[in-house]
Amino acid sequence: MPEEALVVVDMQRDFMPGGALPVPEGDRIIPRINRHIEEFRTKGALIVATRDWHPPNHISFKEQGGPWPKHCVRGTEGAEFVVKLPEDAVIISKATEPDKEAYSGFEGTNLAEILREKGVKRVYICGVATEYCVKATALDAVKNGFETYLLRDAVKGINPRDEERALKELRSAGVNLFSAL
Ligand code: VGL
Ligand code: ZN
Repeated sequence: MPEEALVVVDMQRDFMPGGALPVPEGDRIIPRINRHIEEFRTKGALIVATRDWHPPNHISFKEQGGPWPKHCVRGTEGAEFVVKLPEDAVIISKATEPDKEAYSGFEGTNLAEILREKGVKRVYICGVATEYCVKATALDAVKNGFETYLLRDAVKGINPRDEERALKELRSAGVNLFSAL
């Protein structure tokens, strides 16, 4: 049973430069994440990838009065993964209901149950965006009782100041910042 899981958060085309809701330099962490996926896989860890998987009329879109441009509409090119995932990766789709926002991979999904069922104790998190979906996922991982690590070299934020603030918040919530470098 894998004691560890790598959780790759929202590494999707729309969050990369040129996409609908780009994270600046978000593409720079793609090779690092691909490397982490290989390393964790070699150790026998569970690989999880979350994805923003919105219906076309999602509440978070500006057209619906929300804060964001239309992004990661389920089944579109913009919602595709940009990292190399193994066949047996667990894919978690979130924010799939029109009237519910979900930044965290644990929100409205069965991620916690899957991790428990597989015997996972430690969760390593990477991906985008640090101050939104990565932060919310890491906080929920702690709340669900997992030993939680953030792969510092493999996350990217939308705004550097918000990202710094998010990292502080995560540290005080008990998330371990893990620098592989
Ligand atoms: C995200 C804004 C809207 C994220 C998702 O993945 O961080 N941010 N939807
Ligand atoms: Zn979204």
